[in-house]
Amino acid sequence: RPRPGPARFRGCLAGALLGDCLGAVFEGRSVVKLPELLSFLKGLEPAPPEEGGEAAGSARGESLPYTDDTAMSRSVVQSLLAKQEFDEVDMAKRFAEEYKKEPNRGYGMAVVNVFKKLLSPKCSDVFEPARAQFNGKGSYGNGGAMRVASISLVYSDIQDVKKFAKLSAELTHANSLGYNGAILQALAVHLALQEGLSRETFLEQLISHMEHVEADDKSLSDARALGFEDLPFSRRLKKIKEFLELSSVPKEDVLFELGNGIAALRSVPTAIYSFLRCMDTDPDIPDHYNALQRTIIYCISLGGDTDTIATMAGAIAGAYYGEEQVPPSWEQSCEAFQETQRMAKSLYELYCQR
Ligand code: 8NA
Ligand code: MG
Ligand code: MG
Ligand code: MG
Repeated sequence: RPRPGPARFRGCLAGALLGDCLGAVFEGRSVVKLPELLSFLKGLEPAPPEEGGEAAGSARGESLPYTDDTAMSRSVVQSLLAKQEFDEVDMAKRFAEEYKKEPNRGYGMAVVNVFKKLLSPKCSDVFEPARAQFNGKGSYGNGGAMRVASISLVYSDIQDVKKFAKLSAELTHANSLGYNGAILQALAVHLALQEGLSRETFLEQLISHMEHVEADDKSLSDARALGFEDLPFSRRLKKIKEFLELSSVPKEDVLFELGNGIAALRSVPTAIYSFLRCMDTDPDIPDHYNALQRTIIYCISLGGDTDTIATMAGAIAGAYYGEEQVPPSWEQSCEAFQETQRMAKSLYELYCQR
């Protein structure tokens, strides 16, 4: 199997950054009107020369701050680069110290308790604070999935991808409905890195992996305890397959079946659906946008947890299409985009060494 090139690595981290920074502008809105979104995006592009004169043609600079999604993704990358492999103690320390340095990045309500416990010198097991969340049930939020992409940029073996996606998520998300979402997102990035995988094969492979992942005792008992059917992620992937066979799927159906919320189960499948759906053009999205742009636009148009759904779909689409589809004007609007490019380069070097 040919190894993916550096353009996929750049695309993945840039797509994730774009999704977070652009999505954050609309986060939490129950309805996002497409004309307003498109008009906002137009504002990121250099103004046409005849109207603007000199200043308008220049890039407008990093104006869109990243949120917790990127802050935590950066800690994952920095830990992997520093240790050259997954190291739970180092990664936990970076999450907690990053939170202490910049607590106002928009973290989930409950996860900050994990960081506070991790910062205490009394903490000897870095997985313990996460296990104590929600009266011992653990978090099922999408925070493990939103930051996981770079695991798949370091580990090429699919068993390693699953193992380290799970462990990285378990530092904050001990409920299987949280960490299984991270495994699914990491698998999606892993498959997106493969050369020329069709939409059908991509989805079939995700389903067969997740049916295995979700069949263990803890996954079954966590799903039952929350009142879900067995294999809830696999079920939603099958719903995505049904959706993709239809000529059009209304937004209301996507929101009802897949969701736009902060639970991993109500957001990771949505990100995967958005990526797969946006391989085709969309009658509502102008044709001059490429597939990666369309993916991010579509995610944001769903409303709700826009930054997190767009960052996950952006990472997958960026890994699939590569940096060629990352529009410079969008990228340059995002905080720390140059550092993101350097991180992608370093991850690629690590991947080649391993
Ligand atoms: P988290 O672990 O605090 O989970 C997020 C939320 O999910 C919690 O605050 C709870 O409301 C709910 N939750 C999770 N597990 C359980 C459970 N077992 N029982 C009951 N409720 C539960 O943090 P996270 O890192 O998973 O959160 C990530 C999200 O928070 C991302 O969207 C990120 O951008 C951020 N965020 C979200 C919003 C939003 O409301 N859309 C706003 C700002 C920031
Ligand atoms: Mg966020
Ligand atoms: Mg969010
Ligand atoms: Mg900068």
